[in-house]
Amino acid sequence: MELPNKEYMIRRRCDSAASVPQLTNSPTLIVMVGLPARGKTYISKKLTRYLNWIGFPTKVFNLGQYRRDAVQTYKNFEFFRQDNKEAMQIRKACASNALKDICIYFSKENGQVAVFDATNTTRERRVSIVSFAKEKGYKVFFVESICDDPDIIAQNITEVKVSSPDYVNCDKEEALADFLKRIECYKQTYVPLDDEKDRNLSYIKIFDVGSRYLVNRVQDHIQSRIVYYLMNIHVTPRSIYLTRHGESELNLLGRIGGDSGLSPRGHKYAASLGSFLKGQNIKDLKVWTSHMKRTIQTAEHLGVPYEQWKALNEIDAGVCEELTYEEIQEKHPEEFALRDQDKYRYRYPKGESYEDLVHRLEPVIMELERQENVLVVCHQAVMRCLLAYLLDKTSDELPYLKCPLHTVLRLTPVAYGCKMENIFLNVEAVNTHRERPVNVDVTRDPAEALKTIPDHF
Ligand SMILES: *[C@@H]1O[C@H](CO)[C@@H](O)[C@H](O)[C@H]1NC(C)=O
Ligand SMILES: *[C@@H]1O[C@H](CO)[C@@H](O)[C@H](O)[C@H]1NC(C)=O
Ligand SMILES: CC(=O)N[C@H]1CO[C@H](CO)[C@@H](O)[C@@H]1O
Repeated sequence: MELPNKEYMIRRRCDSAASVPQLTNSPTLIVMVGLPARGKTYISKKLTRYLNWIGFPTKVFNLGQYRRDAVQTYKNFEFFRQDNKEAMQIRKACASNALKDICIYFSKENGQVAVFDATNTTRERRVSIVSFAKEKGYKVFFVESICDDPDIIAQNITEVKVSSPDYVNCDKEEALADFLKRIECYKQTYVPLDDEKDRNLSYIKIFDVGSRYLVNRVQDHIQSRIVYYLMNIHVTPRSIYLTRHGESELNLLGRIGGDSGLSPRGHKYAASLGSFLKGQNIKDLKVWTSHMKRTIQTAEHLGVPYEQWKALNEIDAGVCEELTYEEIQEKHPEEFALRDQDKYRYRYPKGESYEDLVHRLEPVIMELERQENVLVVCHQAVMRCLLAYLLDKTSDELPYLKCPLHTVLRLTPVAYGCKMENIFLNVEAVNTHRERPVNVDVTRDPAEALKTIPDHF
């Protein structure tokens, strides 16, 4: 897992003009290119969510937001006319403020990747960004989205632009018309990345929502990850269903891990899950399980083909496998406290951490991106990791996400994120959620350590 490594972070001053050498781990500036309504913000946010999840601290710098902060009220497209000198000054100042903030993000806030989400589309502008980056020792990677299908553009505008802060209290038709004029303003100066003239730059060009790609001069590991990711995502509407296995024999006893089968209530849940899915009439639903008995037994009740992934196996609790929390406190009190101190990074002796799990689940996420409707029958820790990716949760929040038994989560992509519905299938189950106790000190007494453990037999 690539975390910001302080050792290589040589001091960079945001105001100095001296050139900084580019290192293997130099920060990366991703620059979006393309006309408005080509999915730049969508790609920026989605890519940022992915990079953060795999452990590269990443942040979006949206120029539109800087502009809205500078000019509180937007009147109309006239602002974006190339001959509007005053507005051009403002836009230039915004771009330079954004670059300053990016610099601060890299030098003071441990940022590793910044996504510059701007519409700036001229070659001069790109040259000036490249020279800014060169001066600071950043790597630059351009992501250009090209699309000339008027239907897709109109749909995009309706979906995300007419609800933008620029168009509050504005009629939808009017907003659409204004936005189309705004695009025309940009078209006058837009010069796409050029095979010949820009052949020294690193970039990916995405044509027509990913029907074709052109990749040029990938410089390093992170850029190849970005390219790989962008080539796997799609925008076809679909839903992802996440559930844990039915309640297991070990769940009933309050024991973590292991590989037990389902309890009678667990079987009942699996049957209910089968009827629920039938009722939903989901097109081409793919079902995935782990290699563990409890997820396979759950899928067996569904009466549909399913695929087993070892990568979906529950977190390996090492020496704590099959113990109750009381036994962990008794046998490994220090480990128990250390885990509470940093649940995301804590690794069970001879086992795994949540961080390891995220690493192991990356291929699952990539395949989830490629697929359409999928049901993942998994485990508590695994589901937390998948959910954190889908809902853009931080690594601090991740290990405490609520993933109760006998509940289906339906996640549907909307505009820039995911909508989540919680569907409890009305079969009772034990609670397995343990909140972080207040006292996480290794010297705490057992009663304090056990304060938040869920009930069990
Ligand atoms: C808008 O259109 C582009 C294609 O140019 C696409 O990649 C993008 O995802 C679309 N959707 C949104 C919400 O921007
Ligand atoms: C690309 O870089 C090479 C080597 O630095 C240089 O000679 C060439 O002029 C550059 N080409 C363009 C189109 O900038
Ligand atoms: C908003 C913004 O950054 N606009 C810039 C686009 O490129 C032209 C030409 O370099 C600049 O003059 C604008 O300021």
